[in-house]
Amino acid sequence: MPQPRSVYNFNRIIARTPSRSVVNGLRAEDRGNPTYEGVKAEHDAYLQAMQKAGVEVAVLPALEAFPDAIFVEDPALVFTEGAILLRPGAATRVKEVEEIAPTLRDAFETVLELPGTGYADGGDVLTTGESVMIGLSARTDKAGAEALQSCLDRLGRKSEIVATPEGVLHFKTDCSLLDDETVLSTNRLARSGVFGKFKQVIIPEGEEAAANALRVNDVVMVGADFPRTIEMLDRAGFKVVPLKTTEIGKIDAGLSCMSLRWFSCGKGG
Ligand code: CIR
Repeated sequence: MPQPRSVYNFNRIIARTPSRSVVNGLRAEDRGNPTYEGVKAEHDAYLQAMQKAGVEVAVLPALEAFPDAIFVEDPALVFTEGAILLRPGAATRVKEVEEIAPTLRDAFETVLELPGTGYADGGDVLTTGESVMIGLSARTDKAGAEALQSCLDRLGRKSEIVATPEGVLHFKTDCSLLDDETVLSTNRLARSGVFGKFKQVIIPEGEEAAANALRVNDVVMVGADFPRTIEMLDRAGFKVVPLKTTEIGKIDAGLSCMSLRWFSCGKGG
C-alpha cells in the first residue's frame, strides 16, 4: 500500500464548484463583490494545478443556499486515518457540514463528529509533521478547539492550541507549511512565537495575504498577486505555482480553503 512521505503529500482532494451566490460570500471588509465568472476561473485553474501536482480531484456540486460552500476546508478536517466533521463559527456556514458529511462517509471508514457545542473551522488548523496546530480565532473557540483535540487524540494525532493574531480571520490566513521543517508566516504571526521549532520564511510587508499558500507534493501554490513572495520562495528553491486569487480574495479566501486534502492508502481513507 502506498504511504505518504510527508504531511504535504496528497493523492486525493475534495472541492466544490462555486455557486452563483458566491458573490455574496462573507467578508470582514467590503472591497466590492467578486464576480462569479472570476471566482469560477480561479477555481478551475486551482483544480487543474491540483491534477498537475498528482492529485485525484473529486468535485461536488454547487450549493446556491451556501455562498461560502466552495471553501470546503472549513466544515471538515481529513487525514489518512479518518475525517472529522467540524462546527463552523459563522452561523451561515454551520449547515455546510450536513452537506459534505455523506461524501466523507463514503470516502472514509472513520468519520468523527465534533462533540459538545463549541466551534472550530478547518481554516484554523495547520497540520505539521510534529502536531496539528489549532488556532483560536473568531471562528474557533476554546471549547471547539478542545473538542477537536479529543477527536485528534482518537485518530492518534498530537495537537496543540495556539493563538491567531487579533483581527485575522483564520490561523492559516497567516501561515502555511512549506516543507517538514519550514513554515511561511506573516511577521505578525511569527512574532507571537508559535513556530519556535520551525525555520520561518517571513512574508514581505504588504503581501500578508500571500501567507495562505499551499504545499502539495512537489509544488507550492502561491497567490499570483504577490510577486515579492513568489520571488522569495523561488530563490529559496521551492517550485512555485502562481495561481490567481484576486476574486476569492475579496471574500477573505486563499488557496488552502478550496480543498480538503489527504493521502489515501486505499480503503477507509
Ligand atoms: C468566510 O468568511 O468564511 C469565507 N468568506 C472565507 C473562508 C476562507 N476559508 C479559509 O481560508 N479556510
